[in-house]
Amino acid sequence: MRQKLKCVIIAISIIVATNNANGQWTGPKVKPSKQVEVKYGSLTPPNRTDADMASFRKYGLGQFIHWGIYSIVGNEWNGVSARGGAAASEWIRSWGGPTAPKDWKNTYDNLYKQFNPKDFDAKRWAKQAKDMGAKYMIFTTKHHDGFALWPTKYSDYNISNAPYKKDIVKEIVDAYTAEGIDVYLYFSVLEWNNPNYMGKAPKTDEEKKNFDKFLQYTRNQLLELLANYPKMKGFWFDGTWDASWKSAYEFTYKLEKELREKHPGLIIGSRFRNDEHGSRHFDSNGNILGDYEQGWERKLPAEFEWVKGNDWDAVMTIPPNGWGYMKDWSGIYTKTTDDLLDLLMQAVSMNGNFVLNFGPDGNGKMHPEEDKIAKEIGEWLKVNGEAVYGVRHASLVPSKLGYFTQKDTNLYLTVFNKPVNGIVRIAVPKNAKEVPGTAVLLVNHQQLQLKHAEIGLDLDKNTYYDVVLPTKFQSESAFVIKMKLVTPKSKTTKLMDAKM
Ligand code: FHN
Repeated sequence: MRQKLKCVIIAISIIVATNNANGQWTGPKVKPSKQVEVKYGSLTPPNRTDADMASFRKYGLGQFIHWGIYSIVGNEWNGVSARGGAAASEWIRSWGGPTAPKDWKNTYDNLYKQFNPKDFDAKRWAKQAKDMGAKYMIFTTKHHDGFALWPTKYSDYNISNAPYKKDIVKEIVDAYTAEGIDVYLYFSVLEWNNPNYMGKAPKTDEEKKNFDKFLQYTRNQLLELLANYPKMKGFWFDGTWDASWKSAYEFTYKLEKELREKHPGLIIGSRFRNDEHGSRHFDSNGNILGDYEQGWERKLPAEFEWVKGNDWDAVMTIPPNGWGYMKDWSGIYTKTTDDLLDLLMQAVSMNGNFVLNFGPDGNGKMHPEEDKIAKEIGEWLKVNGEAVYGVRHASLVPSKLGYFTQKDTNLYLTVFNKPVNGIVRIAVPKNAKEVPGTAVLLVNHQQLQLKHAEIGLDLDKNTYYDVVLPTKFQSESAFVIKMKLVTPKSKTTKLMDAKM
C-alpha cells in the first residue's frame, strides 16, 4: 500500500511540476506566495539597460536557421516519409516504428561523411535575411545529434571531418555580421550519441564521473565558441530539460558566470539553466533566469500581461512543427506570409521579437516556399517597418482590427481586418494624457480624416477616435495607420449616469 501511495504522490508531483512549467506559458506569471532562499538564481538584473540588451529590444524580426546532418535527410529516406516516425525533421535520428529504415541510427551517424553542401553560400543567406528585414539570427552550431558545424577540438564529430571541411559557423558569423545582422549561437546541451551524456540525474560514482566529463566537454565547447567567434552576441541554449542537466545547477550557475565574464554584454535566454530547486526559466521565487523569456516556441503570449516587464522572443516554424529541412510540405498546413506578419505584429505589439525559422537542405538551399516568404516579408517591411523596429507596447485597449505599436508620440495601428464601413475606431481611456491628433496611411502618407466619437456608453471608461479610410483604398495585405499623439483638445463630456 505504501509503495502504491508513493507512486501516486510522485505522479501528482510530476503533473504539478509539468503544469507549473506549462503555466509559465499559458497565462500571467503567478509569483509564488511563499518566497524561498535561492542561491543559484539569475546572474543579471531583469531588463538590463546596457547597449546589447537595448539592441535586442529593437530587433523586431529575427531569423532562425536549423542546419545540420538532418538537413541531408529532409524528413524522408529512399522515398519513405518519416512523418509519424520521427517527432520532427531535425529529430530524424530517432526515427522509429514500421517506416524506419533498417539500421537507421548507424546510417544516420555516418551521413556526415557525405556532408558537402555544394550550394552553400553564407553571404547569399545573409543577403536574403537582410532583404527580409531580419535584425538578428540564431544559428545551430550543434543540435541534439552532437554534430558540430565548427572545427571543435573537443569532438571528432564535426565539420572538419566531413567532405566540406570548412568552418561553417565562421562563415555564418562573418557573413551575417557584415550585413549588420547580429548573430546568436544556438547550442544544444543534450547530445544523443555522447557516451558521457545521460538523461536521468547521475547517481552512481561511475555515472557522476562520466557526466562530469560531459559537463567539462560542454564548458570547453562553449568557451571555444566564444574564443573563435567574438562577434557573436549571445547563446540560444536548447536541450536543457533533462534531470541530469537540472541536477548540475551549481555547475551551470558558475558556467554562466564564466561565459558572461569572458564576453561582456553576452545575452543568454531563460532556457539555459535552473535554480537549486529545479525551477527553470524562472527561479523558485518567480524571477526570470537569464536575459529574456526563451520559452515562446511555436506559441505567443495571448496578452501583454503574460510577459509584462520581461524581454522575450518567440521562435516559429513555417510548417506546424519541424525545424530542420523537410523536402515534402504537402498535406500539412504551412503558414502564409499573412499568417507570419500577423504573428510578427502580435509579438512586437507586446514588446517581443519574432524569429522565423528556415531549414535549408543538405546542399545549403532554402526550401522554395521559404524563399518566397522571405521576399514577401521583406517587401512588406520595406513599406511598414517603421511600425515594427524599435517600437514598444502601446497602453491601449487591444484593437479587434489589428495591433498597436508605439514609438515616442507616434502610434501605429497595423490593420489586418479592414472594417466594412471603412472606419477604424480606436478606443482611448477618457483620462489619457495623449490622444490621436492626426492620422496618415503609412503606405502613401495620405492624410486621413480623424474624428472624435463620443459614443457615451454608460460606465464606459473609453472615448473613441475614428480614422476614416479613403473609400477607394484597397490593400492586398495588412496596412499601417500612423497617428501622431497630442494632448487632448477637448474634455470628454460628463454625461448623467444611467439610472438602473
Ligand atoms: O528539440 C528542439 C527542436 O529540435 C528545435 O531545435 C526547437 C527549436 O529551438 N527546440 C527544441 C524543441 O523545443
